[in-house]
Amino acid sequence: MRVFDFTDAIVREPGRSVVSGLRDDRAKTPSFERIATEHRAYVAALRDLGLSVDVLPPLETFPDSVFVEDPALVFPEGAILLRPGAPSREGERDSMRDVLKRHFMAVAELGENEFADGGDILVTPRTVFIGLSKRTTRAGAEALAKHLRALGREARIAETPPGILHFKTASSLLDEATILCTPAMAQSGVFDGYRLVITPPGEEAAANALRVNGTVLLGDRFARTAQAIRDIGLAVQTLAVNEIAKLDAGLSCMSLRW
Ligand code: CIR
Repeated sequence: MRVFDFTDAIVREPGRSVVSGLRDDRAKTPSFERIATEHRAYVAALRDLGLSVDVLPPLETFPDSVFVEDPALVFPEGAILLRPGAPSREGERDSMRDVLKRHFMAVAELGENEFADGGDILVTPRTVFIGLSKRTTRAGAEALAKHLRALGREARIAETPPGILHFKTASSLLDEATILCTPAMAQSGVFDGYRLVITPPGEEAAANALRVNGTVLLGDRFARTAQAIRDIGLAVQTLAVNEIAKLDAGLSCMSLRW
C-alpha cells in the first residue's frame, strides 16, 4: 500500500466549544454551525473515497479536539499516542487512548515533556518528517523518531519556517515523490530531492492539502493551486474549509488515516 492509500479513518465531531479554539488571529470568530457543516462534508468526502470512518462524539472540554490529527499518529502496523504541545490540548491524548487500542494492536506513547503535534508530521515513503515548532519540541521529536524506528520508519527532524503553526500548515504529500509546499518551505531546502509543486502567491494556505487514495482534497478557494496539481496528472476534489481556517486548520487536521 502507498502511504496515501487508506481504508480507515477516525474523526471527532466538533463541539460547540470549537468557537473558542486556539487561533493566531483572535479577531476571527468562527461559527459552530458553519464548522459543523464543513466537517460533515469532509466526513462525506472521506466516505466517498472508500474509507470506513469512525466518528467520535464531541468533547466540549477540549475546544480543539475536532483536530484529531494532533494527539496521535497512526500506521497500518501500529499507533503512537502523541502529546500536543499547547497546554489546552495536552489532555486530548487521554481521550484517544482507548480509541486507538480498539483499532490497533500496538499503541506506543510519548512520555512526560515529550511534546509533538501530528500537524508537524509529514509521512513520505522514504522518510517521516518531524517539524520542530512551537508545539513540537526537540525532546518530543527525538522520542517520536525512536518510536518510528521501532515501526520500521526512518524519521528526519526538520525546522518549521517561522510564523506558521505546523510543518504541514505549509506542506503536504501529493504522490510518492511530490510535495505541495509554500515558497518559504521550498527555499528552506528541506525537500531537496523531491519534486515540488509550489503554492502561487496568495494561495499559501492551500499547502495543507490531503492526498487520499487517488484524490487530492484541497480547499476550495485555491483555483491556481488546483490547476497546478491537475497539471501533474492528479485528481483534485475541493472542499470548503473557510471556517476551519479561522482556527488555523486545514484538510489534514480533521482525521487520522490508515
Ligand atoms: C490549534 O491551534 O491547535 C488548532 N486551532 C488548529 C490545529 C490544526 N491542526 C493541524 O493542522 N494538524
